[in-house]
Amino acid sequence: MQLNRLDHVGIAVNDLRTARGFYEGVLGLEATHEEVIADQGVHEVLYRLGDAWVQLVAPLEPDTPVGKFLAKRGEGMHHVGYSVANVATALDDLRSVGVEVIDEVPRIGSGGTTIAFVHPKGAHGVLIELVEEGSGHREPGVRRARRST
Ligand code: V0V
Ligand code: CO
Repeated sequence: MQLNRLDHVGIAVNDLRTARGFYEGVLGLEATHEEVIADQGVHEVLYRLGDAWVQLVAPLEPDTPVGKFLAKRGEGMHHVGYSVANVATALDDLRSVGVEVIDEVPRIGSGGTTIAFVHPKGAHGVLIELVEEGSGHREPGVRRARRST
């Protein structure tokens, strides 16, 4: 198992417009990508910061991972995304040592990236997202809102 770098920090917000007001208006970040990811029940905005991104996620419905998180805990840090060379291999590595994964097989995330989630229970209370290096449209300049199916 090897993590390459921190890919993104996911922040759960109630209202994307209000949160953008803070992240853009106050912190001065510039949105580099916006997408509705129906599969995950989120509307996201990404801000690039060096080698990594800040990801704001607002729920599309209350009965979604982020919607339930907000109801239970309120706004805040929702997950940490780490870059790995191969998500399927990383899932195998984790399972082989008994770590509970949420996704048995990789799925498609923001910008067409290949991702998988690891349960917070086995990760000291932090929801972990594995992001396959080089997957999807995360290079500077390619920032089209996409809808994944
Ligand atoms: C729930 N728990 C968390 C948590 N969400 N702990 C830390 N961080 C979180 N984000 C805790 C919760 O407090 C409970 O602890 C326990 O886990 C079970 O929670 P629950 O409310 O019953 O919720 P579940 O079990 O229905 O769902 C929890 C999981 C779910 C983590 C399994 O949220 C999930 O499948 N998440 C993965 C998908 C996701 O989060 N997508 C949105 C981001 P106690 O009370 O029992 O101690 S999408 C994204 O980032 C994309 C697409 C991308 O970057 O490309
Ligand atoms: Co994420």
